[in-house]
Amino acid sequence: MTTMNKDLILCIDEALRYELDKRKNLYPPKLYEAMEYCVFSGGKRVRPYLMFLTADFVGVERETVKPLALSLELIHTYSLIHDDMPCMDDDDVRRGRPSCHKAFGEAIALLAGDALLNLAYEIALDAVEKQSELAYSAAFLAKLAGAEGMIGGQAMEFSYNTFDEETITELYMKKTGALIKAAALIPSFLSGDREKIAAIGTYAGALGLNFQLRDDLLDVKKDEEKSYLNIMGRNATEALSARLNETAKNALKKWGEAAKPLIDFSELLTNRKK
Ligand code: GRG
Repeated sequence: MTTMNKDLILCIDEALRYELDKRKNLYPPKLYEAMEYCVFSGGKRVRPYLMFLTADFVGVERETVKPLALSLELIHTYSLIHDDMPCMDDDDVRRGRPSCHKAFGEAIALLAGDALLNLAYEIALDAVEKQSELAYSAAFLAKLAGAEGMIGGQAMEFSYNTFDEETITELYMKKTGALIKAAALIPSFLSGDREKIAAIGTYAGALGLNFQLRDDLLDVKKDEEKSYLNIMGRNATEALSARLNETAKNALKKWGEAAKPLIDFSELLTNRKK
């Protein structure tokens, strides 16, 4: 089975390192330490990775989307910090290490999340200033990360006591699916290729929901009540995951070899073990 390309992950790590390093002396040390602790703690870099694969597929330079790919990873990182806090999921461990608030205290963790979110848009706006065609994409990223997307999904989680299949699916498409959609659709918008935009939309919608179902099936939190797995059961979750993998792959198969990295990526995420 294919694996994620280590060199590409290294490029993402180095670019994130560059953005953080250059601000090191501008931030209060404790805040910086907490931000750095969370950005470099073994995340898989799925979202920027997907953005680069999609850029390759639609013929957009990786350099062009790089600032938004970094923004996306910083938004993802902030969401995990806030999600782990006692007022949300109350998790002591993230990626095998103490979660941010356990390592730095709640106030610094809250602010580190805020600061990463803000830094994401600083980087995006800086890119927009240099390349105005990125403006629509940056606004799209903000929308999908916001109350219509990831924040909205997270708010749904804390708004209802019980979920049915329809509402849990909507929650997943927002909480997890929105950032995956942003990753894949932004390069497609920049390409202006309508046929590919439609196909990538289908691909990313299926991939995002499937990504969260696989997260359920990996069973990080066995007692998680608000999950598709608990509501619908393991067989139905496995079946939907398999269907979504097929939907994602079918959406792109007419492009043959050119779509192979994205098709393999759906397969990889479906079979992931962490
Ligand atoms: C706090 C606004 C706000 C949102 C939180 C991200 C999130 C929404 C909640 C975290 C819990 C969770 C199950 C999120 C679903 C998204 C998801 C599967 C996150 C984990 O993503 P990976 O596997 O993580 O890409 P790594 O560690 O590899 O970066």
